[in-house]
Amino acid sequence: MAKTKSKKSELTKEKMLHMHRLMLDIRNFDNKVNRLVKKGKIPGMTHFSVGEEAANVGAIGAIRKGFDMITSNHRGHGQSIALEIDLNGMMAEIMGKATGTCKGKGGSMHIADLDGGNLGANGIVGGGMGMAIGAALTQKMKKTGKIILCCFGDGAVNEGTFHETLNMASIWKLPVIFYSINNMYGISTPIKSVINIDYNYQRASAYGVPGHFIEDGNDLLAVYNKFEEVVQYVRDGNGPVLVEAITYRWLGHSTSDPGKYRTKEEVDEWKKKDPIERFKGYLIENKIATASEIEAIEKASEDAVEESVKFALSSPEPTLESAFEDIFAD
Ligand SMILES: Cc1ncc(C[n+]2csc(CCOP(=O)(O)OP(=O)(O)O)c2C)c(N)n1
Ligand SMILES: [Mg+2]
Repeated sequence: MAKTKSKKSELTKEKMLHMHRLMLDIRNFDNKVNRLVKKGKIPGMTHFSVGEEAANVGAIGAIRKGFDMITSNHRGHGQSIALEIDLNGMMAEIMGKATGTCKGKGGSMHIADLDGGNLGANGIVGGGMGMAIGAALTQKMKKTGKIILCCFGDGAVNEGTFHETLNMASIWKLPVIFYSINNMYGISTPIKSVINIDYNYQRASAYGVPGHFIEDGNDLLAVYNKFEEVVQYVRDGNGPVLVEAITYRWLGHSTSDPGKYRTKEEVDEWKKKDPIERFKGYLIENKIATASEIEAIEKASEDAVEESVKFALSSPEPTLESAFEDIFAD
C-alpha cells in the first residue's frame, strides 16, 4: 500500500475525520448504486467516482461550502457528496423519484443543488466550463467574493470549450479554478494517445494562466494543500488557475463498460493506492484517531447510505403534471 507522503497536517482532527467520512460516503454510495443498477432498480447510465475520492474531497474540502460553487461532469456523484449534498436527495434523484434533488427529472448525470452550491452535473463533456465562467463573471461583477470550482475529466481538455473558456477567464481575470481530474482514460481512450504533451496542466501557460500539478491525486492531504493555496490565489482576485490531479477510476467508465481496454494488473496496481485506506493509515499512524473511532465512522457512513436507499425506494414517482413544471425560469 503506497503511503501518503504528506507531512503531519495542521488541519483539525474534526476536519480530517469529516473528510475521511466524505470519502467513505462516496465509496459506499457508488458501490451501492452499482449494485442497485445491476438489480434493475436504477434507470439510465451511471458513472462512478470509486477510486477518485481523494481528488474530489481534497479539492472541494478547500472551498467554502454553502458559499462558493462548483460545476461538475457526468462523473459527478463524488463531487456532489464532497460538497455535502444530501445523500437521500441524491439517491432519490438517481432513482427518478419526486423527492430527488431535481425532483427526479435529472437522474445521475444531472444532479444539481443551487442552494448547496452545485450548479449542476453535465452529460456533455466540457459542458460545465461555459457555465462556470458565466457564474464566475457574475461573482466578479457583483463583487460577492465567491469562487467557482469547475470539475472535469482529462478527456475534456480536447474540447474547444476548454480553450475558449480558459482564454476568456484569463483575459477577464475571473474567479474560477479549472480542475482536470485525470483518471488517464476518456472511456476507452488513454489520454496519452490524444495529447502531445505530458500533462494537461501544461496547457495553462498558453493562456497566461498558472498551471498546477498534483502528481498523487490519491493523497487526500496533497490535494487539499494544493487547493488551499490556489483557492486563496483565486479569491484574492488574481484570476483563474488550471489544476490537474492524477487518479484512477476503479470501475468501468459507466455501468455498461466491460473495461476490456485495461489489464487486471493495471487496475490492481491502482487499488494498492487506495485513497481511503491510505488516509486511514495516516490517521492511525499519526495518532489522530483510533481504529475504533474510524470503525464508528465507517459504520455511520454505511448506515447513511442504507438510509438513503430506504428513503429513495419509499419515495413517490413524480406526477405526470410535474413534467411541465420548472421548464422556464421566472
Ligand atoms: C461533447 C461530448 N462528446 C462525447 C461524449 C461521450 N462521452 C461521454 S463521457 C466521455 C469521456 C470523458 O472522459 P473524461 O473527460 O476523461 O472523464 P471520465 O469519464 O474519465 O471521468 C465521452 C467521450 C459526450 N458525452 N459529450
Ligand atoms: Mg478521464
